[in-house]
Amino acid sequence: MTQTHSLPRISRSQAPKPAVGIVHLGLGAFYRAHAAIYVAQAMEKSGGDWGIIGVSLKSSGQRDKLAPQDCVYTALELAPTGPIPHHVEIVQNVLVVPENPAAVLDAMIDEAVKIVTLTVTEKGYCHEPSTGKLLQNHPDIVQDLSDPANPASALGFLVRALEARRAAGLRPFTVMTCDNLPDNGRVVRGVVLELAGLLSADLATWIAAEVKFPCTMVDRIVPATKPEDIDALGALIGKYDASPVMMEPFRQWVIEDDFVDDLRPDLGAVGVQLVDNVTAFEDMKLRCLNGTHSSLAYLGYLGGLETISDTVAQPAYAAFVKSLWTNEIIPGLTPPQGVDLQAYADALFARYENPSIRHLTWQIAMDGSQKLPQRILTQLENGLAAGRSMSGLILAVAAWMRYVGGVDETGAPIDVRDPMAQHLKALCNAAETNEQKVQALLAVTGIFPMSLQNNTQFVAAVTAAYEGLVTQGARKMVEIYND
Ligand code: CS2
Repeated sequence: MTQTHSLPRISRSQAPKPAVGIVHLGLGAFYRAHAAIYVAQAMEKSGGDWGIIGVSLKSSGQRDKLAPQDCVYTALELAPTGPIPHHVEIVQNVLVVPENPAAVLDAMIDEAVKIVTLTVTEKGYCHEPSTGKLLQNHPDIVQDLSDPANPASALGFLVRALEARRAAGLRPFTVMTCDNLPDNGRVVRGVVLELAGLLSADLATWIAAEVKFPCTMVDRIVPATKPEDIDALGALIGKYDASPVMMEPFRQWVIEDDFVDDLRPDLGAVGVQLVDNVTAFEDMKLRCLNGTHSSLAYLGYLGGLETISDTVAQPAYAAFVKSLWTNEIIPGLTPPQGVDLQAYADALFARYENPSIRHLTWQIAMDGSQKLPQRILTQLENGLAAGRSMSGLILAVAAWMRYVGGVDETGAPIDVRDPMAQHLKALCNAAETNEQKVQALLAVTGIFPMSLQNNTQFVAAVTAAYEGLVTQGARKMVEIYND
């Protein structure tokens, strides 16, 4: 037991609790450090009933930490000049699906709730990343279909709650995803309509006509909270907070302004950009930030580097990521109006350098099978078709392949977290040569588009990069790329 645990627990102020207007599915650190804070600030500024009920879909861990402190928490802004604590009181309650799915549905059906937000990560949409189609044989979807009153997936909850609101003659809620997927609103709309259609064609028609699914671009770097962060925060604020979130100072939220009956918090008053079309912002962020994050994560991890700031502190990796932006990523982007993409990339580099952020390469490396298509593969496809050299992103793909093989450059096992981890590792183990390993991974359903699988130049280049990683190691390959 550290000394922190003997400090008084953080607690709610005397301010009146706001009435609930939002249910959030997937109460992870990112949402608490990003959207929840914007909503709290919008209410401070302009009022409204936008208190949040958080829902954990799988386990009670988050609720167990938050409930004893009445769901308030600290968001610690990790500025290079020193940490700034923010006390956040917007979450009113946390519900846990496996304990009481009916309570979650009741919360979503409640007329006071105008918006259901989601951060369920890429894999939570139960779709095939390369096509956007619902995975009908996904175990959670199988349950949603066989027992719709006891859903398992976030989509199952959305469909069931919307059905109940329709049956009761209530207006629907807006469904707003805050996950890093391109056209994220369209993706969630597509899978919700597919699932609803399998249950009732009428319901699907009503959802298509009445529900709004705005697209969003979300951005804030939120490294996982470590036990030592909790201790350091205790020393800073003199209170014990069992579930603080760590975040960088920078934040951005761009939302397609399309809500059921125009009901939403006054987010524009606190710096959220409400626009007609989010696509250019999403592409910029997913490719410039998430694409290079994943590239640095695989190449950095293999090179023995623990965090993003450690990785870009290496001159070769710094030159590598700068070249990715200038030569491979920015030329394929249409900038959002008024944005200078090179300046955006320069600012990103400074964010990566922030030594106060210990963002593990291992954390970002998670779920690569779900992330690669929108972060790296689409731009690779487009760049190659336009005749550009894309050897840096090809090296990043090869590094992902090496990473999912599950053994690092020292021969130690890698703890690969990915819904396809076992399958990917089995494929690598079964293949004898490097070339066969690459072929096997390229052929996995749902990751690589056909145009890349059939592009002989791309296949040869990724195979050569993979060979290079095996024989020379990641650090050397990054240096060779720069030469
Ligand atoms: C990261 C993102 O873990 C990851 O995959 O790339 O969480 C990233 O930090 C955020 O999207 C930043 O907005």
